[in-house]
Amino acid sequence: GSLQAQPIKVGSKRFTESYLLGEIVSQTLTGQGIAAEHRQGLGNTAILAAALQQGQIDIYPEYTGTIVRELLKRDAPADAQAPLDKINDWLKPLGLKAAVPLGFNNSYALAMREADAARLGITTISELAAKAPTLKPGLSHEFIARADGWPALARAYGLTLAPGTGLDHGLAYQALAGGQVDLIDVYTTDAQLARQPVRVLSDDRQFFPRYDAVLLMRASVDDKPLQRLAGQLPETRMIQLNAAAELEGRSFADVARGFLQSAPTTT
Ligand code: PBE
Repeated sequence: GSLQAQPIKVGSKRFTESYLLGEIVSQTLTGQGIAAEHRQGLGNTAILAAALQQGQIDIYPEYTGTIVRELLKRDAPADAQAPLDKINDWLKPLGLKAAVPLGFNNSYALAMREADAARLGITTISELAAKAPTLKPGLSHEFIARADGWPALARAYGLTLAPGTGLDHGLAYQALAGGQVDLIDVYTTDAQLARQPVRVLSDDRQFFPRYDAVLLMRASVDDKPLQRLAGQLPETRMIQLNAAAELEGRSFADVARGFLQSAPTTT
């Protein structure tokens, strides 16, 4: 038989960080002589999870809270804080495994213009529920629909705002700055958070679980060549890489290469 292995197909979701992590994974493999290709920006979580289970891709970057809530559909509060071993027990029947915790948490959060938040005296989501029933939300499509998104958040806090029709996350900061919307969902590692006067509201009822970045893959994938990435991306580093791609206009491949050249490669 042929010794030529099929290239490992790496997927990513359609937002900056996911593209970057997909590049980092594929370059880590090719750097060790393992054939890999990156299918970039395939879609939202549901699309990536289906592609993985159907074998169109072999691996993609994912987040623990997303795996538990959105893929496994487990809504017991404690389940989203489960250790990786436990999550892997649940993934096993699907032929999947999660490995290589990268070192950062990227949570959803709600954010407003700093000036509005200061004027209305809002620092927490509870205060938002109590003091701001008429703001106009501009929420991302996936957040509006997800089990760990708007409907459950609104229930947990008694938020009465109508969620609206949804927008692309890539456009949310511009819409907020331009005044078209007053309240957006953000990802806590978004580079734009540091670049405009935005207040991230504290999740005072601890609605959101942890979203620790990991690699989600088919059970047959050998994760050993990727273990060198474990713990290599503290939150501040991830935010810097997101900024390099999104604000400095560097290509995903270039930013990934720079990171891999600087990261220690011993395991
Ligand atoms: N997150 C937070 C989401 C988007 C924002 C990174 C956990 C996810 O991709 O599942």
